[in-house]
Amino acid sequence: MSFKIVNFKCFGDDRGSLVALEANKSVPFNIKRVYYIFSTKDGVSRGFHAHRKLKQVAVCVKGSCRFVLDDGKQKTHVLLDDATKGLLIEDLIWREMYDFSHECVLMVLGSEYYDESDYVRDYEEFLELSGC
Ligand code: T46
Repeated sequence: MSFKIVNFKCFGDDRGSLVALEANKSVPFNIKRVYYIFSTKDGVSRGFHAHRKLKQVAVCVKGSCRFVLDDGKQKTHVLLDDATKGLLIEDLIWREMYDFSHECVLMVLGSEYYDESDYVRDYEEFLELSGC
């Protein structure tokens, strides 16, 4: 399946911690967009779509949340609870996010500007596109 966990270098000292993300280095694409999800209400799930072209790295910079990643053949659950780890999602992967902790701030770096036509929001269409 086209996703992986990327470990970021963490500069820690007696003042605390710092992680720097750089395009085409720690993040393996040109970053055109950053967005973040926060103040998520109890019991809420988000996502429920795939992307045709967009590559993304998701980092839980505070708190925790879980992803379901589905390539049409298998589903994998991933916990994000560490600001030094990013979830890299490439290609056509159906994603759902759930189990957001109260303080969760989920930051996402994207390879493209926002484009609604890049979203596949219908699960049957997703299965067809992924050849399943
Ligand atoms: C994804 C997961 C992880 C914009 O106007 N610009 C943007 O860059 C984004 C991301 C969203 N929006 C608007 C579109 C909707 O009216 O914000 C609203 C909420 O977006 P959506 O319902 O798509 O949010 P999620 O949390 O379901 O999905 C988001 C991303 O959209 C998606 O690309 O992979 O987070």
